[in-house]
Amino acid sequence: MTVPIIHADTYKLHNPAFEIWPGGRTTPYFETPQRAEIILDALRATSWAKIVTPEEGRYESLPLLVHDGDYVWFIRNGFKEWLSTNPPLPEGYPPTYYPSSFPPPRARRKLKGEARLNTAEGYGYYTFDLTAPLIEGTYEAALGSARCAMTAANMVLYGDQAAYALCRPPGHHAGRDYSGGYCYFNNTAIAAKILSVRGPVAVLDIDYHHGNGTQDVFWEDDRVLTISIHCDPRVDYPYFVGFADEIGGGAGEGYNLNIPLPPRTNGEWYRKALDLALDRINLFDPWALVIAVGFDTFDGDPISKFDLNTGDYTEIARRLHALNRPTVIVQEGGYHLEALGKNVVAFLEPFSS
Ligand code: Q9C
Ligand code: ZN
Repeated sequence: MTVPIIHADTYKLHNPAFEIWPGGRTTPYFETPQRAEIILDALRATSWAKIVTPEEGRYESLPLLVHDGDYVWFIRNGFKEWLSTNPPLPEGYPPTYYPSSFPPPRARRKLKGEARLNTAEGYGYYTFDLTAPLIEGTYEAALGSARCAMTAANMVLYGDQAAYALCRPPGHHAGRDYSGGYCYFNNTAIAAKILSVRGPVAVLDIDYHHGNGTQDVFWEDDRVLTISIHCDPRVDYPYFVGFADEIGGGAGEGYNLNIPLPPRTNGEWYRKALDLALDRINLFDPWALVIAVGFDTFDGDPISKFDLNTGDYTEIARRLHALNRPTVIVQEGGYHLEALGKNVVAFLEPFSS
């Protein structure tokens, strides 16, 4: 059997020059266009990957399925508006819109559009860290990425057993009205929202980092079960969210499950967490599954602290495949460029049978 791989070349348009680390140190941006190229090349070399482009059309209203309208407006127009104020620009790299001011926690309330925009700082309202700058092509790339997730969800809705959305930029840190963690539009949440027209859906996030944006989008929802297995937030990003006592609210109470694991978690321990997640999914009995997959759990990932190996990804995928539910797989993180291609292939391979 073939596995549909949904890929749009808009990923190339988003290529920030640098990121900012604690202490003010800057490094090259880890979430690079190269990641998508590497994944695509590795998949092209298999016999079972069927590479397809997303459905025709721009689908500019697509992000509104899970995001606030003013937020989507800002991701679309914020960069242009900022540039039009002729801000002083540093030399040596293309204009990059990072804010340096953020609303204090209890003062985050809606301002009228212009009041936020005619300043270099408006984006501080809509982003929660310094890893998701806006550049010229960010919106097009984020929209293209969301279209890949939409197309994968539609394919599964119309009968495919599995589909992989090669999303870039990633999405799982983006909430209803904020970007962060290299993420702008929450591709995973968009896929889950589309699939939920037919019945209950489970999202399982196996990126190294907590899927805080997806948790946020479905916090009060009992029709979309959200589960995330990730590094303990006391140790790693996103630091302030992802604890086990976050179980959902209102009607969604009991429909969010966080499984934080310590640094140096290996395949054996990871599988114990995975089996807990699988039990919860079976109890929920969703008609479809969305897997937010990150390969930053890999031993040697440059920004992470888990010890999974390539074979572990095949074993994890076997167990997910054995759930025997229609499945959308959405690409999130993974920054070890030399191993990224073979890890993606190792993970998707069980879905080809
Ligand atoms: N540069 C995903 O894997 N690191 N996002 C913060 C400051 C942010 C990871 C350190 C890591 C975000 C999709
Ligand atoms: Zn990650």
